[in-house]
Amino acid sequence: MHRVTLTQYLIEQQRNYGKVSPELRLLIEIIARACKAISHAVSKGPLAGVGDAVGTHNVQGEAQKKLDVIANEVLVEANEWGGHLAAMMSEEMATPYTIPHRYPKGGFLLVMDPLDGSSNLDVNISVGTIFSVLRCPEGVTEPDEKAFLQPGVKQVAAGFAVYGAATILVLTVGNGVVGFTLDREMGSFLMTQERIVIPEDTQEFAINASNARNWEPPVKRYIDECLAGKTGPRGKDFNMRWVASMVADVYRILSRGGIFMYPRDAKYNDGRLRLMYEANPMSFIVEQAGGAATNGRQRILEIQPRALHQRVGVILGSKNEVECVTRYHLQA
Ligand code: AFP
Repeated sequence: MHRVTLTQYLIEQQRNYGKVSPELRLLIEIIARACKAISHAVSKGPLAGVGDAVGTHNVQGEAQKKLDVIANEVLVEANEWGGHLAAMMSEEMATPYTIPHRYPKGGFLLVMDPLDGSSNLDVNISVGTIFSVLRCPEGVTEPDEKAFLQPGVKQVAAGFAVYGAATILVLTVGNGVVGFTLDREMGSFLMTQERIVIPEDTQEFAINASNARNWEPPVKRYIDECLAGKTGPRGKDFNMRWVASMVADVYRILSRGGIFMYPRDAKYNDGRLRLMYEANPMSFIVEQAGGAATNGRQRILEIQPRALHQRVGVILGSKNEVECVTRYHLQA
């Protein structure tokens, strides 16, 4: 059976829709290749001590795992020489990485969470890589933090890889959402989901329920109604999932619907998840798949970032459910 490869998809987006320039195509293909290398490293597990702490902490103060550092290095080394980037930033770097002068600069900014869900590495639960692509502002030759502080609506592409039983790559270039599966023998990403659409309704919610005592009233109201099931105002039973790897939770929602919630609360005043390299790329993908994404009160993609590593509340997934939770916040 002929399957469309990632390269063929990108060429078609370039030729038929003008959505992908040759520079952007090169960037996405290089990221995909880096994800293959990270997938290979993840699959070694305890044999390579991928989940071992390395004794350092990232800018968030989180203990870095060996694979956090490796994944960041793989992505930086893969992307610094190609001439398609002006700079890049990631969860693992306090400040932006500017392209060394020995290499040409390009027109894009790359924003990454090199290894999302790394606290799951030592228990063999799926982790992933999240990326977001912005344009470097006109006339900016030495991009600093300010150049990156663009709202999510400015993204030209976003995607994530899930390193699970299969390695899946989900991508949007602003023309819908597609899914590819890594064929390890061929070393190619082959299209396995031609046009991902999130069902507008769902009976499955994802939230870390151990934070319940810290939730704001609208969140408590929504979750209580889900828990009341058939006997409550929703008139239907709900199921719950929480992988604690955003890439795995979001991929499930893209595949069968659902609502993912990491709202701001009394413990995480600004929210737990990072705007630039978790919430924005995932929100772009979810909206392109017909879903919705807010912080409870505002569309995430319209939030004007104030700082590279700023956090935000995240409620995303099936449109009607996200709108219900957002309505509860606005009524509160
Ligand atoms: P780590 O990368 O530190 O494991 O955090 C993963 C994450 O950013 C996101 O992928 C999960 O949805 C969320 O945090 C899990 O948070 P809890 O550990 O509080 O459930």
